[in-house]
Amino acid sequence: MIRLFDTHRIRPIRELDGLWDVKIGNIGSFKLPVPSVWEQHPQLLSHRGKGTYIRKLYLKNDGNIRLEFKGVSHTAEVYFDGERIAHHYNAFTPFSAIVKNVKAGEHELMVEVDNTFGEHSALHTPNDYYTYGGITRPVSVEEIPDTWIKSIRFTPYLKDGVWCAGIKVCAGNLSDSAQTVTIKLGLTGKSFERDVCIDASSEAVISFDEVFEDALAWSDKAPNLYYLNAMLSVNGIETDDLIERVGFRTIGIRDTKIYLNGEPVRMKGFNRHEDYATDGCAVTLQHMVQDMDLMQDMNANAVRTCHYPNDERFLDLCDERGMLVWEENHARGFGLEQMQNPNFERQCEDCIREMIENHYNHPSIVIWGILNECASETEDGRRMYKKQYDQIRSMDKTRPATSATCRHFTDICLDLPDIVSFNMYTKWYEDDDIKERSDREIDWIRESGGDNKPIIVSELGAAAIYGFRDKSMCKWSEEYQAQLISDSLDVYMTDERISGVFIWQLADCRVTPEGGWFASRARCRNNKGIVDEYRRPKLAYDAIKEAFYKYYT
Ligand code: ADA
Repeated sequence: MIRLFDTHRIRPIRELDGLWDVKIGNIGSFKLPVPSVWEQHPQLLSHRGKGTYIRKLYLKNDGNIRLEFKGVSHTAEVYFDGERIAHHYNAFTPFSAIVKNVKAGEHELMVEVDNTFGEHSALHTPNDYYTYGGITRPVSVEEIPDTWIKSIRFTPYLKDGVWCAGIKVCAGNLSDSAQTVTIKLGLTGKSFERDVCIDASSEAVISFDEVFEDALAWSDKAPNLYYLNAMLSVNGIETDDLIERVGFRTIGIRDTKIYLNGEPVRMKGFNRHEDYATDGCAVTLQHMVQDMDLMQDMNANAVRTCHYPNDERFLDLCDERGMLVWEENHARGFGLEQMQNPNFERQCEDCIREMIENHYNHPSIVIWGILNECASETEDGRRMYKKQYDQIRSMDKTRPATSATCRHFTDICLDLPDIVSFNMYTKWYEDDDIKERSDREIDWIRESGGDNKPIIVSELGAAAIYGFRDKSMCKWSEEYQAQLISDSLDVYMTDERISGVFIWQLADCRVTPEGGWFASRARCRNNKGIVDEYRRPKLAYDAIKEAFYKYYT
Protein backbone atom coordinates (compact mmCIF):
# COMPACT_ATOMS: atom_id res chain seq x y z
CA MET A 1 0.00 0.00 0.00
CA ILE A 2 1.37 3.38 -1.06
CA ARG A 3 -1.16 5.70 0.66
CA LEU A 4 -4.17 4.99 2.88
CA PHE A 5 -6.50 6.00 0.04
CA ASP A 6 -6.57 5.67 -3.76
CA THR A 7 -4.81 8.59 -5.41
CA HIS A 8 -6.06 7.68 -8.89
CA ARG A 9 -9.13 6.17 -10.53
CA ILE A 10 -8.16 6.83 -14.15
CA ARG A 11 -4.33 6.80 -14.11
CA PRO A 12 -3.02 3.21 -14.02
CA ILE A 13 -0.77 2.80 -10.93
CA ARG A 14 0.92 -0.35 -9.71
CA GLU A 15 3.02 -0.98 -6.58
CA LEU A 16 6.37 -2.64 -7.27
CA ASP A 17 6.50 -4.50 -3.98
CA GLY A 18 7.47 -8.14 -3.58
CA LEU A 19 10.86 -9.85 -3.89
CA TRP A 20 13.65 -8.14 -5.81
CA ASP A 21 17.01 -9.70 -6.74
CA VAL A 22 19.68 -8.06 -4.61
CA LYS A 23 23.44 -8.35 -5.01
CA ILE A 24 25.49 -7.17 -2.02
CA GLY A 25 29.14 -6.80 -3.04
CA ASN A 26 31.18 -9.86 -2.18
CA ILE A 27 28.68 -11.02 0.47
CA GLY A 28 26.30 -12.65 -1.94
CA SER A 29 23.01 -12.54 -3.82
CA PHE A 30 19.65 -12.46 -2.09
CA LYS A 31 15.96 -12.13 -2.79
CA LEU A 32 14.80 -9.31 -0.49
CA PRO A 33 11.32 -7.88 -0.06
CA VAL A 34 10.56 -4.30 -1.08
CA PRO A 35 9.94 -2.38 1.07
CA SER A 36 12.31 -3.67 3.77
CA VAL A 37 15.75 -3.10 5.27
CA TRP A 38 18.58 -5.40 4.24
CA GLU A 39 19.53 -5.66 7.92
CA GLN A 40 16.64 -8.06 8.40
CA HIS A 41 18.73 -10.75 6.67
CA PRO A 42 21.04 -12.70 9.05
CA GLN A 43 24.04 -12.10 6.77
CA LEU A 44 23.37 -8.35 6.54
CA LEU A 45 22.63 -7.43 10.17
CA SER A 46 24.91 -4.40 10.15
CA HIS A 47 25.88 -4.11 6.47
CA ARG A 48 27.23 -0.61 5.82
CA GLY A 49 27.82 -0.45 2.09
CA LYS A 50 26.07 -0.86 -1.23
CA GLY A 51 23.50 -3.19 -2.72
CA THR A 52 22.08 -3.53 -6.23
CA TYR A 53 18.34 -4.19 -6.49
CA ILE A 54 16.98 -5.51 -9.79
CA ARG A 55 13.55 -6.54 -11.01
CA LYS A 56 11.75 -6.98 -14.30
CA LEU A 57 8.91 -4.66 -15.16
CA TYR A 58 6.31 -5.67 -17.74
CA LEU A 59 4.35 -2.87 -19.47
CA LYS A 60 1.18 -3.69 -21.38
CA ASN A 61 1.02 -0.43 -23.35
CA ASP A 62 3.38 1.93 -25.18
CA GLY A 63 3.63 5.30 -23.45
CA ASN A 64 5.17 7.40 -20.69
CA ILE A 65 5.81 5.94 -17.25
CA ARG A 66 6.43 7.64 -13.92
CA LEU A 67 8.36 5.74 -11.28
CA GLU A 68 8.03 6.96 -7.67
CA PHE A 69 10.23 5.88 -4.78
CA LYS A 70 8.82 6.84 -1.36
CA GLY A 71 12.14 6.14 0.35
CA VAL A 72 15.54 4.54 -0.43
CA SER A 73 18.11 4.43 2.38
CA HIS A 74 20.04 6.44 1.97
CA THR A 75 21.24 7.08 -1.61
CA ALA A 76 19.74 5.72 -4.84
CA GLU A 77 20.99 5.58 -8.42
CA VAL A 78 18.08 4.37 -10.57
CA TYR A 79 18.53 2.74 -13.99
CA PHE A 80 15.80 1.82 -16.49
CA ASP A 81 16.95 -0.66 -19.16
CA GLY A 82 20.50 0.31 -18.27
CA GLU A 83 20.01 4.08 -18.58
CA ARG A 84 20.38 6.19 -15.42
CA ILE A 85 17.09 8.02 -14.81
CA ALA A 86 17.40 9.28 -11.21
CA HIS A 87 19.78 10.02 -8.36
CA HIS A 88 18.51 10.79 -4.86
CA TYR A 89 20.04 11.33 -1.44
CA ASN A 90 18.09 10.91 1.80
CA ALA A 91 16.08 7.93 3.00
CA PHE A 92 13.22 10.05 4.26
CA THR A 93 11.91 11.95 1.25
CA PRO A 94 10.28 10.65 -1.94
CA PHE A 95 11.53 11.14 -5.48
CA SER A 96 10.30 10.23 -8.95
CA ALA A 97 11.43 9.87 -12.55
CA ILE A 98 9.54 9.98 -15.86
CA VAL A 99 10.57 7.83 -18.83
CA LYS A 100 8.88 8.94 -22.06
CA ASN A 101 7.75 6.82 -25.03
CA VAL A 102 8.45 3.39 -23.53
CA LYS A 103 7.50 0.40 -25.67
CA ALA A 104 5.16 -2.27 -24.30
CA GLY A 105 6.95 -5.39 -23.09
CA GLU A 106 9.52 -6.44 -20.47
CA HIS A 107 11.98 -3.93 -19.02
CA GLU A 108 14.63 -3.93 -16.31
CA LEU A 109 14.57 -1.66 -13.28
CA MET A 110 17.81 -1.44 -11.27
CA VAL A 111 18.50 0.57 -8.12
CA GLU A 112 21.98 0.93 -6.69
CA VAL A 113 21.53 1.57 -2.96
CA ASP A 114 24.21 3.02 -0.68
CA ASN A 115 24.05 3.53 3.10
CA THR A 116 27.71 4.41 3.69
CA PHE A 117 28.92 7.29 5.84
CA GLY A 118 31.38 9.94 4.76
CA GLU A 119 31.56 13.50 3.49
CA HIS A 120 29.09 12.60 0.72
CA SER A 121 26.44 12.08 3.40
CA ALA A 122 26.06 15.13 5.63
CA LEU A 123 22.73 14.10 7.16
CA HIS A 124 22.95 10.32 7.44
CA THR A 125 25.85 10.00 9.88
CA PRO A 126 26.73 7.83 12.87
CA ASN A 127 23.97 8.99 15.22
CA ASP A 128 21.58 8.28 18.06
CA TYR A 129 19.39 6.33 15.64
CA TYR A 130 20.31 3.86 12.91
CA THR A 131 20.70 4.48 9.17
CA TYR A 132 19.49 1.27 7.59
CA GLY A 133 20.02 0.10 4.01
CA GLY A 134 17.56 -0.83 1.29
CA ILE A 135 14.46 0.23 -0.57
CA THR A 136 12.68 0.99 2.68
CA ARG A 137 9.42 2.58 1.56
CA PRO A 138 6.99 1.69 -1.29
CA VAL A 139 7.82 1.96 -5.01
CA SER A 140 5.18 2.51 -7.70
CA VAL A 141 4.93 2.76 -11.48
CA GLU A 142 2.26 4.88 -13.19
CA GLU A 143 1.30 5.23 -16.85
CA ILE A 144 0.89 8.94 -17.62
CA PRO A 145 -0.42 10.57 -20.80
CA ASP A 146 1.43 13.43 -22.49
CA THR A 147 -0.71 15.90 -20.51
CA TRP A 148 -1.00 14.90 -16.85
CA ILE A 149 -1.70 16.27 -13.38
CA LYS A 150 1.57 16.60 -11.49
CA SER A 151 0.39 17.97 -8.14
CA ILE A 152 -2.34 19.72 -6.20
CA ARG A 153 -1.74 22.23 -3.40
CA PHE A 154 -4.66 22.86 -1.04
CA THR A 155 -4.67 25.87 1.30
CA PRO A 156 -7.76 26.22 3.51
CA TYR A 157 -8.74 29.47 5.21
CA LEU A 158 -11.69 31.07 6.90
CA LYS A 159 -13.37 34.16 5.44
CA ASP A 160 -16.19 35.76 7.41
CA GLY A 161 -16.54 32.49 9.29
CA VAL A 162 -16.96 30.40 6.13
CA TRP A 163 -14.43 27.81 4.93
CA CYS A 164 -12.67 28.70 1.71
CA ALA A 165 -9.61 27.26 -0.03
CA GLY A 166 -6.94 28.26 -2.48
CA ILE A 167 -6.21 25.32 -4.77
CA LYS A 168 -3.28 25.21 -7.20
CA VAL A 169 -3.18 22.41 -9.76
CA CYS A 170 0.12 21.87 -11.60
CA ALA A 171 -0.38 20.17 -14.98
CA GLY A 172 2.47 18.95 -17.18
CA ASN A 173 2.85 18.60 -20.97
CA LEU A 174 5.40 16.01 -22.09
CA SER A 175 4.70 16.47 -25.79
CA ASP A 176 6.55 18.63 -28.33
CA SER A 177 3.55 20.86 -29.01
CA ALA A 178 1.37 23.16 -26.89
CA GLN A 179 -1.76 21.46 -25.55
CA THR A 180 -5.07 22.85 -24.28
CA VAL A 181 -6.65 20.81 -21.50
CA THR A 182 -9.57 21.19 -19.10
CA ILE A 183 -8.95 20.84 -15.38
CA LYS A 184 -12.02 19.97 -13.33
CA LEU A 185 -12.08 19.89 -9.51
CA GLY A 186 -14.59 18.20 -7.23
CA LEU A 187 -14.69 18.86 -3.44
CA THR A 188 -17.51 18.67 -0.84
CA GLY A 189 -19.98 18.08 -3.64
CA LYS A 190 -19.03 21.24 -5.54
CA SER A 191 -17.18 21.24 -8.86
CA PHE A 192 -15.20 23.84 -10.82
CA GLU A 193 -13.40 23.67 -14.13
CA ARG A 194 -11.04 25.72 -16.20
CA ASP A 195 -9.28 25.39 -19.56
CA VAL A 196 -5.54 25.97 -19.75
CA CYS A 197 -2.97 25.92 -22.53
CA ILE A 198 0.32 24.26 -21.56
CA ASP A 199 3.41 25.00 -23.66
CA ALA A 200 5.37 22.11 -25.16
CA SER A 201 7.54 20.21 -22.67
CA SER A 202 6.38 22.52 -19.92
CA GLU A 203 4.07 22.86 -16.90
CA ALA A 204 1.24 25.23 -16.02
CA VAL A 205 -0.35 26.07 -12.67
CA ILE A 206 -4.10 26.59 -12.58
CA SER A 207 -5.35 28.44 -9.49
CA PHE A 208 -8.81 28.16 -8.00
CA ASP A 209 -10.11 30.10 -5.00
CA GLU A 210 -13.48 28.84 -3.88
CA VAL A 211 -15.97 28.87 -1.01
CA PHE A 212 -16.93 25.59 0.70
CA GLU A 213 -19.74 26.61 2.99
CA ASP A 214 -20.66 23.01 3.85
CA ALA A 215 -17.17 21.99 4.96
CA LEU A 216 -16.62 20.84 8.55
CA ALA A 217 -13.36 21.77 10.24
CA TRP A 218 -10.50 19.32 10.79
CA SER A 219 -9.15 19.19 14.34
CA ASP A 220 -7.54 16.77 16.76
CA LYS A 221 -10.98 16.22 18.28
CA ALA A 222 -12.89 16.03 14.95
CA PRO A 223 -10.57 15.04 12.06
CA ASN A 224 -13.01 15.67 9.18
CA LEU A 225 -11.43 14.81 5.83
CA TYR A 226 -12.58 15.33 2.23
CA TYR A 227 -11.44 13.94 -1.11
CA LEU A 228 -10.28 16.55 -3.59
CA ASN A 229 -10.62 15.05 -7.08
CA ALA A 230 -8.77 16.67 -9.95
CA MET A 231 -9.60 15.48 -13.47
CA LEU A 232 -7.78 16.38 -16.70
CA SER A 233 -9.66 16.18 -20.01
CA VAL A 234 -8.52 16.60 -23.61
CA ASN A 235 -11.28 17.42 -26.12
CA GLY A 236 -13.85 16.30 -23.55
CA ILE A 237 -12.21 12.94 -22.90
CA GLU A 238 -11.00 12.33 -19.33
CA THR A 239 -7.38 11.17 -19.65
CA ASP A 240 -5.78 11.67 -16.23
CA ASP A 241 -6.60 12.34 -12.60
CA LEU A 242 -5.16 12.89 -9.15
CA ILE A 243 -6.97 12.53 -5.82
CA GLU A 244 -5.82 14.26 -2.63
CA ARG A 245 -7.36 13.98 0.84
CA VAL A 246 -7.62 17.31 2.64
CA GLY A 247 -8.91 18.95 5.80
CA PHE A 248 -10.19 22.43 6.54
CA ARG A 249 -8.18 23.87 9.40
CA THR A 250 -6.04 26.84 10.26
CA ILE A 251 -3.04 26.90 12.60
CA GLY A 252 -1.47 30.05 13.94
CA ILE A 253 0.22 31.71 16.87
CA ARG A 254 -0.67 34.85 18.73
CA ASP A 255 1.24 36.18 21.70
CA THR A 256 2.36 33.08 23.62
CA LYS A 257 -0.35 30.69 22.43
CA ILE A 258 -0.88 28.31 19.51
CA TYR A 259 -4.31 28.43 17.84
CA LEU A 260 -6.07 25.66 15.92
CA ASN A 261 -9.12 26.98 14.04
CA GLY A 262 -8.97 30.09 16.20
CA GLU A 263 -9.02 28.19 19.51
CA PRO A 264 -5.97 27.81 21.81
CA VAL A 265 -4.47 24.32 21.49
CA ARG A 266 -1.80 22.54 23.54
CA MET A 267 0.11 19.50 22.34
CA LYS A 268 0.80 16.41 24.43
CA GLY A 269 2.59 13.61 22.70
CA PHE A 270 5.66 11.72 21.72
CA ASN A 271 8.82 11.83 19.71
CA ARG A 272 8.64 8.85 17.36
CA HIS A 273 11.53 7.35 15.39
CA GLU A 274 10.60 5.20 12.39
CA ASP A 275 12.14 2.08 13.88
CA TYR A 276 10.62 -1.25 14.87
CA ALA A 277 12.48 -4.29 16.23
CA THR A 278 11.99 -6.49 13.18
CA ASP A 279 11.23 -3.86 10.50
CA GLY A 280 14.10 -1.43 11.05
CA CYS A 281 13.02 1.89 9.50
CA ALA A 282 10.76 0.10 6.98
CA VAL A 283 7.92 0.15 9.51
CA THR A 284 4.95 -1.81 8.23
CA LEU A 285 1.45 -0.35 8.17
CA GLN A 286 0.44 -2.79 10.92
CA HIS A 287 3.18 -1.42 13.17
CA MET A 288 2.37 2.20 12.29
CA VAL A 289 -1.21 1.53 13.39
CA GLN A 290 0.06 -0.15 16.55
CA ASP A 291 2.17 2.95 17.38
CA MET A 292 -0.81 5.21 16.74
CA ASP A 293 -3.06 3.04 18.95
CA LEU A 294 -0.47 3.09 21.74
CA MET A 295 -0.09 6.90 21.61
CA GLN A 296 -3.83 7.47 21.58
CA ASP A 297 -4.32 4.94 24.36
CA MET A 298 -1.96 7.14 26.38
CA ASN A 299 -4.24 10.11 25.55
CA ALA A 300 -1.71 11.83 23.28
CA ASN A 301 -2.87 14.31 20.64
CA ALA A 302 0.51 15.03 19.00
CA VAL A 303 3.59 13.38 17.54
CA ARG A 304 6.99 14.75 16.45
CA THR A 305 8.64 13.01 13.50
CA CYS A 306 12.11 13.04 15.06
CA HIS A 307 14.35 13.70 13.23
CA TYR A 308 13.24 13.49 9.61
CA PRO A 309 10.21 13.52 7.27
CA ASN A 310 7.98 10.49 7.74
CA ASP A 311 6.34 7.84 5.58
CA GLU A 312 3.19 9.31 4.03
CA ARG A 313 1.10 6.37 5.18
CA PHE A 314 1.84 7.41 8.79
CA LEU A 315 0.93 11.01 7.99
CA ASP A 316 -2.30 9.75 6.38
CA LEU A 317 -2.98 7.91 9.64
CA CYS A 318 -2.37 11.12 11.61
CA ASP A 319 -4.85 12.92 9.33
CA GLU A 320 -7.47 10.23 9.99
CA ARG A 321 -6.90 10.02 13.76
CA GLY A 322 -6.55 13.75 14.48
CA MET A 323 -2.91 13.48 15.62
CA LEU A 324 -1.20 16.89 15.46
CA VAL A 325 2.17 16.54 13.73
CA TRP A 326 5.44 18.42 14.11
CA GLU A 327 7.30 17.25 11.04
CA GLU A 328 10.94 18.17 10.69
CA ASN A 329 13.76 18.05 8.21
CA HIS A 330 16.54 15.50 8.57
CA ALA A 331 19.10 16.68 11.12
CA ARG A 332 20.11 15.53 14.56
CA GLY A 333 22.76 16.94 16.81
CA PHE A 334 25.19 18.45 14.29
CA GLY A 335 27.92 20.71 15.68
CA LEU A 336 29.28 23.55 13.56
CA GLU A 337 31.97 21.42 11.94
CA GLN A 338 29.35 18.94 10.72
CA MET A 339 27.08 21.78 9.54
CA GLN A 340 30.05 23.06 7.52
CA ASN A 341 30.29 19.81 5.55
CA PRO A 342 30.19 21.09 1.93
CA ASN A 343 27.09 18.96 1.25
CA PHE A 344 25.16 19.95 4.38
CA GLU A 345 23.28 23.06 3.25
CA ARG A 346 22.27 21.61 -0.11
CA GLN A 347 21.15 18.31 1.41
CA CYS A 348 19.12 20.18 4.04
CA GLU A 349 17.61 22.42 1.39
CA ASP A 350 16.65 19.42 -0.76
CA CYS A 351 15.07 17.69 2.23
CA ILE A 352 13.00 20.73 3.23
CA ARG A 353 11.81 21.25 -0.34
CA GLU A 354 10.82 17.61 -0.82
CA MET A 355 9.19 17.47 2.62
CA ILE A 356 6.95 20.48 1.98
CA GLU A 357 6.25 19.73 -1.70
CA ASN A 358 5.08 16.22 -0.83
CA HIS A 359 3.45 16.71 2.58
CA TYR A 360 1.87 20.17 2.29
CA ASN A 361 -1.72 18.92 2.04
CA HIS A 362 -1.71 16.90 5.29
CA PRO A 363 -3.98 18.78 7.72
CA SER A 364 -2.35 16.96 10.65
CA ILE A 365 0.99 18.71 10.03
CA VAL A 366 0.75 21.89 12.10
CA ILE A 367 4.44 22.69 12.67
CA TRP A 368 7.53 22.51 10.44
CA GLY A 369 10.73 21.81 12.37
CA ILE A 370 14.41 22.06 11.43
CA LEU A 371 17.89 21.25 12.72
CA ASN A 372 17.32 19.40 15.99
CA GLU A 373 20.09 20.35 18.48
CA CYS A 374 22.44 21.78 15.88
CA ALA A 375 24.93 24.67 16.30
CA SER A 376 22.46 27.45 17.11
CA GLU A 377 24.96 28.97 19.52
CA THR A 378 27.26 30.02 16.65
CA GLU A 379 27.09 32.84 14.08
CA ASP A 380 27.56 30.54 11.08
CA GLY A 381 25.02 28.14 12.54
CA ARG A 382 22.60 31.06 12.87
CA ARG A 383 23.16 31.91 9.20
CA MET A 384 22.08 28.36 8.25
CA TYR A 385 19.12 28.35 10.65
CA LYS A 386 17.88 31.63 9.17
CA LYS A 387 18.35 30.34 5.62
CA GLN A 388 16.24 27.27 6.38
CA TYR A 389 13.50 29.22 8.14
CA ASP A 390 13.43 31.58 5.14
CA GLN A 391 13.11 28.59 2.80
CA ILE A 392 10.23 27.12 4.80
CA ARG A 393 8.39 30.46 4.91
CA SER A 394 8.90 30.96 1.18
CA MET A 395 7.20 27.60 0.57
CA ASP A 396 4.52 27.68 3.26
CA LYS A 397 3.25 30.77 5.08
CA THR A 398 0.41 28.88 6.74
CA ARG A 399 2.32 26.88 9.38
CA PRO A 400 4.58 28.02 12.26
CA ALA A 401 8.21 26.88 12.24
CA THR A 402 10.46 25.91 15.11
CA SER A 403 13.60 24.03 16.07
CA ALA A 404 14.30 21.91 19.12
CA THR A 405 17.44 23.20 20.75
CA CYS A 406 19.64 22.10 23.63
CA ARG A 407 21.91 25.20 23.57
CA HIS A 408 20.66 26.17 27.01
CA PHE A 409 21.50 29.79 27.90
CA THR A 410 23.79 30.04 24.82
CA ASP A 411 21.35 29.84 21.90
CA ILE A 412 21.54 32.95 19.64
CA CYS A 413 18.68 31.98 17.32
CA LEU A 414 15.56 32.32 19.49
CA ASP A 415 14.40 35.37 17.54
CA LEU A 416 14.13 33.26 14.35
CA PRO A 417 11.44 30.61 15.04
CA ASP A 418 7.71 31.23 15.53
CA ILE A 419 7.70 28.82 18.48
CA VAL A 420 10.63 28.34 20.89
CA SER A 421 11.26 24.64 21.62
CA PHE A 422 13.66 23.17 24.15
CA ASN A 423 14.84 19.64 24.88
CA MET A 424 14.89 19.23 28.67
CA TYR A 425 16.46 16.26 30.48
CA THR A 426 16.36 17.49 34.05
CA LYS A 427 16.94 14.62 36.50
CA TRP A 428 18.54 12.54 33.74
CA TYR A 429 21.45 14.49 32.26
CA GLU A 430 21.18 17.32 34.83
CA ASP A 431 20.30 16.98 38.49
CA ASP A 432 18.46 20.26 39.09
CA ASP A 433 15.02 20.76 40.58
CA ILE A 434 12.63 20.39 37.66
CA LYS A 435 10.48 23.44 38.44
CA GLU A 436 13.39 25.71 39.28
CA ARG A 437 15.25 24.66 36.15
CA SER A 438 12.17 25.19 33.97
CA ASP A 439 11.53 28.67 35.38
CA ARG A 440 15.17 29.63 34.85
CA GLU A 441 14.98 28.40 31.24
CA ILE A 442 11.77 30.28 30.47
CA ASP A 443 13.02 33.50 32.08
CA TRP A 444 16.15 33.26 29.90
CA ILE A 445 14.07 32.51 26.76
CA ARG A 446 12.00 35.61 27.36
CA GLU A 447 15.14 37.77 27.58
CA SER A 448 16.95 36.14 24.65
CA GLY A 449 14.75 36.61 21.62
CA GLY A 450 11.91 34.31 22.60
CA ASP A 451 9.76 36.98 24.22
CA ASN A 452 6.03 36.71 23.51
CA LYS A 453 6.39 33.36 21.67
CA PRO A 454 4.78 30.01 22.46
CA ILE A 455 7.14 27.57 24.17
CA ILE A 456 7.21 23.80 23.67
CA VAL A 457 9.17 21.26 25.69
CA SER A 458 10.14 19.24 22.62
CA GLU A 459 11.86 16.45 24.52
CA LEU A 460 11.79 15.18 28.10
CA GLY A 461 12.43 11.72 29.48
CA ALA A 462 14.80 9.14 30.86
CA ALA A 463 16.12 5.72 29.94
CA ALA A 464 14.83 2.46 31.38
CA ILE A 465 15.76 -1.06 30.41
CA TYR A 466 12.55 -3.00 29.71
CA GLY A 467 11.97 -5.47 32.53
CA PHE A 468 14.49 -3.91 34.89
CA ARG A 469 12.49 -3.18 38.03
CA ASP A 470 14.13 -1.78 41.17
CA LYS A 471 12.20 -0.25 44.10
CA SER A 472 15.33 1.69 45.02
CA MET A 473 14.36 3.91 42.07
CA CYS A 474 17.89 3.78 40.66
CA LYS A 475 18.52 5.16 37.20
CA TRP A 476 17.74 2.75 34.33
CA SER A 477 14.91 1.19 36.33
CA GLU A 478 11.40 1.44 34.99
CA GLU A 479 10.37 2.96 38.31
CA TYR A 480 12.86 5.82 37.96
CA GLN A 481 11.77 6.58 34.39
CA ALA A 482 8.08 6.59 35.37
CA GLN A 483 8.63 8.87 38.36
CA LEU A 484 10.85 11.32 36.47
CA ILE A 485 8.35 11.64 33.63
CA SER A 486 5.40 11.97 35.99
CA ASP A 487 7.16 14.71 37.99
CA SER A 488 8.21 16.48 34.79
CA LEU A 489 4.71 16.46 33.33
CA ASP A 490 3.30 17.79 36.60
CA VAL A 491 5.59 20.80 36.19
CA TYR A 492 5.46 21.43 32.44
CA MET A 493 1.76 20.69 31.85
CA THR A 494 0.60 22.98 34.65
CA ASP A 495 2.69 25.92 33.40
CA GLU A 496 0.53 28.26 31.33
CA ARG A 497 3.64 29.49 29.53
CA ILE A 498 4.19 26.06 27.95
CA SER A 499 2.08 25.14 24.92
CA GLY A 500 3.12 21.55 24.53
CA VAL A 501 5.21 18.60 25.67
CA PHE A 502 6.72 15.75 23.63
CA ILE A 503 8.03 12.74 25.56
CA TRP A 504 11.37 11.38 24.43
CA GLN A 505 10.54 8.81 23.12
CA LEU A 506 7.68 6.48 22.16
CA ALA A 507 9.82 3.35 21.63
CA ASP A 508 13.39 2.19 22.13
CA CYS A 509 15.31 2.38 18.88
CA ARG A 510 18.54 1.05 17.42
CA VAL A 511 21.51 3.44 17.37
CA THR A 512 24.66 3.47 15.26
CA PRO A 513 27.59 1.44 16.62
CA GLU A 514 30.21 3.17 14.49
CA GLY A 515 31.79 6.05 16.42
CA GLY A 516 30.15 8.63 18.64
CA TRP A 517 29.11 8.52 22.28
CA PHE A 518 25.83 6.75 21.42
CA ALA A 519 27.82 3.61 20.56
CA SER A 520 28.23 3.17 24.32
CA ARG A 521 24.48 3.03 24.88
CA ALA A 522 23.23 -0.12 26.59
CA ARG A 523 22.13 -2.75 24.00
CA CYS A 524 23.23 -0.27 21.32
CA ARG A 525 19.76 1.15 21.70
CA ASN A 526 18.34 4.48 22.77
CA ASN A 527 16.48 3.08 25.78
CA LYS A 528 14.27 6.09 26.59
CA GLY A 529 11.23 4.49 25.00
CA ILE A 530 7.98 4.23 26.92
CA VAL A 531 7.70 0.89 25.19
CA ASP A 532 10.63 -1.20 24.05
CA GLU A 533 11.42 -1.90 20.40
CA TYR A 534 8.79 -4.68 20.38
CA ARG A 535 6.24 -2.20 21.79
CA ARG A 536 6.16 -3.88 25.22
CA PRO A 537 5.11 -1.17 27.71
CA LYS A 538 7.28 -0.03 30.62
CA LEU A 539 5.87 1.34 33.92
CA ALA A 540 6.00 4.89 32.54
CA TYR A 541 3.20 3.97 30.12
CA ASP A 542 0.49 4.23 32.77
CA ALA A 543 2.06 7.33 34.37
CA ILE A 544 1.88 9.15 31.04
CA LYS A 545 -1.63 7.88 30.31
CA GLU A 546 -2.79 9.35 33.62
CA ALA A 547 -1.00 12.69 33.16
CA PHE A 548 -2.15 13.12 29.55
CA TYR A 549 -5.70 12.38 30.71
CA LYS A 550 -5.49 14.81 33.61
CA TYR A 551 -3.89 17.76 31.82
CA TYR A 552 -4.75 19.69 28.64
CA THR A 553 -8.28 18.29 28.55
C1 ADA B 1 18.63 14.64 22.24
C2 ADA B 1 18.23 14.26 20.82
C3 ADA B 1 17.51 12.94 20.72
C4 ADA B 1 18.14 11.88 21.65
C5 ADA B 1 18.11 12.42 23.09
C6 ADA B 1 18.75 11.43 24.07
O1 ADA B 1 17.68 15.46 22.82
O2 ADA B 1 17.41 15.25 20.22
O3 ADA B 1 17.59 12.49 19.37
O4 ADA B 1 19.47 11.66 21.24
O5 ADA B 1 18.90 13.61 23.15
O6 ADA B 1 18.23 10.31 24.16
O7 ADA B 1 19.73 11.82 24.70
